[in-house]
Amino acid sequence: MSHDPEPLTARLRLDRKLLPRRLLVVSNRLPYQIRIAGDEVTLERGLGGLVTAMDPVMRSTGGLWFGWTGSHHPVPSSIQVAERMGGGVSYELRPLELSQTEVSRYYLGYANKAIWPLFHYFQEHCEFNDEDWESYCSVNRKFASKVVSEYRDGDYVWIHDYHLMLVPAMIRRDLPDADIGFFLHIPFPPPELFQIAHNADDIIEGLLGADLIGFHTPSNARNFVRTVATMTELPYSVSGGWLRKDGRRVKVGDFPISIDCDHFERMASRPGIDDEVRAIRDNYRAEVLAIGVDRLDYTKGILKRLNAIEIMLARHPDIQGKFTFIQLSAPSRTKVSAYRSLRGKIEQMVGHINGRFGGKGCLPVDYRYEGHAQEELVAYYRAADAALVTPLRDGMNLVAKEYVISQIDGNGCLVLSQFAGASRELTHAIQVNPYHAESLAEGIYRAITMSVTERRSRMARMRQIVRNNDINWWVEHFLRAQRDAVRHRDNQPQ
Ligand code: GDG
Repeated sequence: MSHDPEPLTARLRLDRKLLPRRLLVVSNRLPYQIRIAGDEVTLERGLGGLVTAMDPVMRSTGGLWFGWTGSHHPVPSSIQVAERMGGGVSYELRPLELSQTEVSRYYLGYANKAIWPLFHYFQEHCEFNDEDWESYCSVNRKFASKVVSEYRDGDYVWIHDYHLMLVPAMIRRDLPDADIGFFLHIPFPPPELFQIAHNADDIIEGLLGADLIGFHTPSNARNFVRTVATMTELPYSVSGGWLRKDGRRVKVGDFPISIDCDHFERMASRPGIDDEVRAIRDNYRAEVLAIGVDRLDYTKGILKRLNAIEIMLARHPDIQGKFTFIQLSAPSRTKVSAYRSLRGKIEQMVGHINGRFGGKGCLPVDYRYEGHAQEELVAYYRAADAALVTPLRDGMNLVAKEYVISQIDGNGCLVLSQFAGASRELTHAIQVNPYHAESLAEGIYRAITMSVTERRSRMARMRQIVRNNDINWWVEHFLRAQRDAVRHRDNQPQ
């Protein structure tokens, strides 16, 4: 028996006319970790933006989610996530198992030591090698075959993220008429950077197997189209948001991902939360609380954030002893050395700041290297006077949107990196360049000393923007574009 440990989110308010007969979502990891004890199967929801966004979608549409289990233990071949939710929909997991070699070459290797750093503009972290690439190809083939074996006419195959960029073309080869969409959750770099990947052509070929390729922002979509256009040896033509290859048209667009606002607002106003918020504030005894919530990842800019906090405290003695920054860092990709060494550096820096400014009242930085339940995160969001979301590069960043929507009393201030996709929409945040330490420090100081009137007016605008473009809007926007893409798949370019 499987069961869902968290309460079901209510179904999204999706336009049923846009929904496919059956949705097949394909991503590297399943959204749930599967634990087996005797006959009992329990599910624990995974962390990360893809799960936050797509789990409510699947709970509303039903369908199949294909992904790696994340462990080497055998699991049942099909697992039901939610109970039947009315309307005949259900949501099932289709686990794929990977060998240790595949995990180390495909996942830790090509996906996370080559593509992840490259697409986030960290070329100095990139490690390309043939063995990792070959494993990436064979695991992509494994995913494609599994999907093809379960595919039925009328299904819509929606492939997600940088681990599976070859899957669209692999499925297309076997199912020439299938409806296939691809969404990239991370940035797409400019062609000059992308071509560092020695398999750049294969990746582009792989992606172009889809009918629709979606990115978070117009500049990512433009980078992709420019990349295709500059790879002149490939027989593509580019026009507007359409690419053409072998008589087939592929649509490219931007679809800024979002969150299930109703779900976050419900969590932010649940019974008992006011006591939790008070307990957090009492615990820190700071006049001003700021928060950072990130997977522990070098792209999230945690070190530069801490450095800016040190500069701010040094420049503004008035807030020493009155300010606490809480950094909640969920462990991530701990087998990749860049992540391990980052952890050490962060711990050192936290110790240094606390040594320098501690002892004058409250703790300057409270750093927690552990995962938290989503409800707890929301209590922290509500308790914090400001959120520091300062990635060095980020596809979107859902934490920014979660913080804004959790401010049900209209308070709170968001400090947001200009290099997060979310900065296009959240123009009323204090936008900062995290590479410039002094202005980051001043941005944080400005946020925490801003007048209540200004803070409330900025927050009201941001809440409205996130509400208007929530996860319902994102799914519908994508599915509508997919319908358009399929309709024009075989048409001549205008
Ligand atoms: C990728 C892209 C894009 C974090 N710690 C805990 C926890 N989280 C949740 C947050 C949020 C999610 O993880 C993180 O999402 P982000 O969007 O900020 O970042 P990535 O994981 O890097 O996501 C990103 C996203 O995909 C979607 O397309 O926005 O740019 O990099 O939801 O709340 N959740 C729980 N405990 C934690 O300790 N439960």
